[in-house]
Amino acid sequence: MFEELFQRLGIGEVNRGVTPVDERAPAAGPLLRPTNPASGSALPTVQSASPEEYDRAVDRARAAFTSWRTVPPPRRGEVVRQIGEGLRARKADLGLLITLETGKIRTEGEGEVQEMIDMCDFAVGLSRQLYGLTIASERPLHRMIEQWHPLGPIGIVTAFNFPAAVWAWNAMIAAVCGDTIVWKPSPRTPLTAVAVQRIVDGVARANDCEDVFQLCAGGEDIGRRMLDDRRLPLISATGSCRLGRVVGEVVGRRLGRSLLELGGNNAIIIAPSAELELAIPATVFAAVGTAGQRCTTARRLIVHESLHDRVLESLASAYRRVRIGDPWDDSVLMGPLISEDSVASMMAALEAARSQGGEVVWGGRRLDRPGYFVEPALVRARPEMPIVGEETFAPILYVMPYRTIDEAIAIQNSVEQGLTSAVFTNDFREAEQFLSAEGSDCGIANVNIGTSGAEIGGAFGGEKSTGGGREAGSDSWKAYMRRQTCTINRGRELPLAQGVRFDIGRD
Ligand code: UN1
Repeated sequence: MFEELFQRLGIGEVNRGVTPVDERAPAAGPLLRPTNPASGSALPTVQSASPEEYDRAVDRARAAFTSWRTVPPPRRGEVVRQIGEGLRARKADLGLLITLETGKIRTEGEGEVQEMIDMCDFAVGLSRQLYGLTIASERPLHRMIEQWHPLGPIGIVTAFNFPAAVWAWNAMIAAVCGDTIVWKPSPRTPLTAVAVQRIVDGVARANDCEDVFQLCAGGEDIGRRMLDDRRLPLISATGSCRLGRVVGEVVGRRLGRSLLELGGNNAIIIAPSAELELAIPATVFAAVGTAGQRCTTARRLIVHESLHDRVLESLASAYRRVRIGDPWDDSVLMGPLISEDSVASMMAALEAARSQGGEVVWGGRRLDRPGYFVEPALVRARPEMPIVGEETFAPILYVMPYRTIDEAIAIQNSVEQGLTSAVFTNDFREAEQFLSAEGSDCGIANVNIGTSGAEIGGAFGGEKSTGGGREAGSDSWKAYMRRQTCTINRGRELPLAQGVRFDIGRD
């Protein structure tokens, strides 16, 4: 059914997950077998990198770094611009491949490619804005400057749910910063990575910088090698808090840098003055979109007690209207979960919620059809229920009442994760309190907008167990560079800082 798509994207039955491919080298890594989550059937396979192939890829990235770092940043930006053009030309096909491999609906698959294109545009502009500072010196005829240099080859580990955009967040900025890139995609979505890399390889070849972008598909083995690899000064990883703890620990042990974008347990507060015409659809998109498999998915809804039952009813009626089915069908709003395991963990979470005193008021059943389809679930819950503190990567929304805005903010902040948060209110004071230092403790705090669907341009990431990393916008580029402070003396004296005297006299 999708043969033509594969053909257009250059995907065969078995694909090499290392590029640029050395055809003479025998494929040695284990086979990755992605499935179409809407049917459970097998997709074309990808040969993962063997340890030797991985080593060669990092060596190539290291060698390429020595020349890439000397290319003027706007020239590097030009390469990124051309990658953006390549993505534009392939937007529909690449979007459909993402839909096929992840199960996210088509508009979201294409949206993901658009996010990559936006990222390219952002990085092109950035390539002329890698500013440093000039700092006043206390010493006469001296000045200080701060400048930014490329860091080296960096490792990027991405998750299945944004199999391409999160790579672009990191790789496009790193590339204009002068770094080279080694990418390990999720073993569940290697085909998207192969297709993206094909586009990038074409551009890189035309610009004589082939080795700047390396793909190294694989499982835990390759991931582990990257974490331990001193040749990679920075590892940027997206995934669960559990994964992030391992990354932080292993990379920290070798005093490397890690940039972590981990789990979220995001909440929306609906205040008495909220416009429900905004709050209800925003909540449904945030809770049900991508079948609840975004790190920004709304998992908790904190509703003022005066509106609680009404909101729950409106949500139930909206949930009833959400069409679940094949994600490439344009009338469908929710596709499948990624795997059988995900269905099992959703069912286990609902069971835990019930046993902890929660009530599933709508949905939560598995659909009787091939693939990993479920109904989204609305659960009446209390903040103290342990399951409410956990991130289950599935469309479960825990709904809880509150009395005062202080209490709502306290509930919102009571979980271990700190990625995104939102309040729906028309009360200026409430909104400002939510955004103040005593307000939301998350990396992202929104007013009258849901928790998911951030645009690039702003720094993306979160606090606490979300890992503290910031990507994709603002000054997040600084994470991909090394800072150098320089003091320059144009005088004929050698005054020391802090008035220290150290006179060795003259001969
Ligand atoms: C993720 O789920 O890892 O804000 C990233 C959003 C998207 C990115 C999500 N732009 O929902």
